[in-house]
Amino acid sequence: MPMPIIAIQEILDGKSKGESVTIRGWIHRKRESKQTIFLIVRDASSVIQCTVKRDNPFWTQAKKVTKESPVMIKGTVKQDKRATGGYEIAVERLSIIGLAETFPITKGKGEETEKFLRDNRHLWLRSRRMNWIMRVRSEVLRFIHEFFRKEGFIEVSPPMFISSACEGGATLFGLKYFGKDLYLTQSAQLYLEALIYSLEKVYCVAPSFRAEKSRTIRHLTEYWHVEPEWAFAGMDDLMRVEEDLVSYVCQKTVENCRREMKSLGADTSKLIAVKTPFPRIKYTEAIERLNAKDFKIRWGEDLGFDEEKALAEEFDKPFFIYAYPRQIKAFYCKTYRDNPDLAMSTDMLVPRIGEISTGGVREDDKEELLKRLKEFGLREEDYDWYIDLRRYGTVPHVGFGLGVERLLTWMLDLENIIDAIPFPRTIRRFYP
Ligand code: AMO
Repeated sequence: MPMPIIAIQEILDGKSKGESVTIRGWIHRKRESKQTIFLIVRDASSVIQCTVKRDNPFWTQAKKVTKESPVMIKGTVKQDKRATGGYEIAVERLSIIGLAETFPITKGKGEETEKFLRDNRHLWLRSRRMNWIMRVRSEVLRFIHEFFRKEGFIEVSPPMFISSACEGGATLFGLKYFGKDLYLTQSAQLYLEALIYSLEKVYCVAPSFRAEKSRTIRHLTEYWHVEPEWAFAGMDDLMRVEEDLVSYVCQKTVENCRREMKSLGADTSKLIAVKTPFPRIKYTEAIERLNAKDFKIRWGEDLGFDEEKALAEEFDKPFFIYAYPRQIKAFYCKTYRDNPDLAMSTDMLVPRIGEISTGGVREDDKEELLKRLKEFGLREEDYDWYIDLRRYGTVPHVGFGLGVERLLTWMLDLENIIDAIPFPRTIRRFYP
């Protein structure tokens, strides 16, 4: 009977000391001396050193096998302090599943240029670093879903083709749809608003598209957007759910991804410290703080990346800025009834990255919404279905949008958002 295939990580966890095992994976690296060939084999879970001595009948196979060739190896597990991971396999059988051609990536990050690795992203995804990041990403998504389910939100699936803008025309991607002009969605928000009248509390995790010309460490043109929307709620409920979500995801990810985070050199203590409540400051206070730091920003102007980073330096954890001037927030934002110059809108900021989420109370009054549309120069007929939501059973409601990649970039201390997604799309990068 063939031996069951074992995951490399199980061996490194010390579960098979002295035992005979079979592993399956790819040649990650290969080193040779006169007497021994060291095959560093990689599977989805980890890497392990496999040794083949000169008198081994599989010596010729080991000589022939190339980097990235898929292999199956049977051997005995030995504890060896010198091997990375503390264990190695003394090879007793080596079968080459397929011989790989000369692999173009020979060194790795730090030794090959960033551009080269980005052009070869389809191959660079095999690196340990990308493997760790993608594992953490998967867990972060799991905990996001877990959180919303736990809180009674229903997952829904919004459309990607849309007929009118949610977040303004400047970052809309247009496309021809059977001869008609349509767009790729920037946010599911307006559709989620329609769904709350049926399900009350909804959320989605879906791609959003932004024709974003900014070339910063935090902008993608395609990113994954976590968007909840719920009825019968106000500003306070909104900020509470946002901070509960971020804190839950941070705690759970540290608990479940210790190995990956350590390998990536991420600061786990920073995430453990993410406890609620998060500090909350008003936009007006943010402007005062910036002016005290010699920023020449006037009340009413939007905060840019530099301003956000400067403010975030004052906090060592996520925090909220709220009560923004109405003119710098979207048409759907409700204004404070006792101060109509201010929108009930809030951004969550983190150190180094700045904004990771935006949310707010939605204008639920039909007449006010019509005024806002006019103010923003938007055509009423383009939003007729959205106005219907205020005609038939309108209720106070809130929602927010959180960028998965921005959250990950901050959590893992990544230098650039492009490493937070397997195939990044930016103004200049759409290959592979
Ligand atoms: P906003 O446009 O601020 O708000 O987007 C919400 C969140 O999405 C992420 N994000 C991005 N991530 C990567 N690359 C980009 N180019 C990019 N643009 C935005 C950020 C941001 O905070 N509907 C509203 C939110 C709401 O009020 O519910 C919206 O989309 O993390």
